[in-house]
Amino acid sequence: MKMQKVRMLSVAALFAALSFTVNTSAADLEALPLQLPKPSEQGTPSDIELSEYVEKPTGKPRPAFMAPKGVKNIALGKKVTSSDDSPLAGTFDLVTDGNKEATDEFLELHRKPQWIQLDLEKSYPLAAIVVWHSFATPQVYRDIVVMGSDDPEFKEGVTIFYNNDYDNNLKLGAGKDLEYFETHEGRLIDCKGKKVRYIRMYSNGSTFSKLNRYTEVEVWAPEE
Ligand SMILES: [Ca+2]
Ligand SMILES: [Ca+2]
Repeated sequence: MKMQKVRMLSVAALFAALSFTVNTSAADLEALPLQLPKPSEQGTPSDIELSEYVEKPTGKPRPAFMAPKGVKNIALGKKVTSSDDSPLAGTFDLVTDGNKEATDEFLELHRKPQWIQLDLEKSYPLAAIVVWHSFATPQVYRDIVVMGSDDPEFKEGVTIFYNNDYDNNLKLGAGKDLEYFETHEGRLIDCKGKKVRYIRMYSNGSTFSKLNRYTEVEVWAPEE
């Protein structure tokens, strides 16, 4: 009886070892090596009413995001275009110039829904997108929709990575993701390895301003 139990245990151990070998991805992951800008000194305001659609700030750092080993920010220096041909302030290159402090210059687009689009020059299996709109002043942006495609017109093969337009203002379909406070951590969006060349991101002003500001966008993927 005792022998049988020991054998059963060792079989269980063998299965555990096998399943670990099959699931090799766990061993090939590491914490995304994000370099965060300094926090804004203004923190989170108490005078913005939190609806059920706004994520409650935890006051704690975001848990590490596990990504394939060796991923890089492939958006750095890549071309940015927009629905707004004549930004109110800044230039499109500011979105991918690597500068993301609260005090750094940002791209500022006109009011109403606007989008920016990144061309990664070829398809990459994306681990994550991180976006910093404007976090110098505490605010919640409206209608954040982030999508990817190999079609620059976004008519075919579109994957929605994030959508917090819960009341469908953009008419792209109502989203289930939460609105959130902009902070120095930016918003990290899990892309689950989906391979795309173009990324389009919408916004529709914030609780602070009707304008649409983009400080930086990072796109993390293996370089291949
Ligand atoms: Ca920048
Ligand atoms: Ca909305």
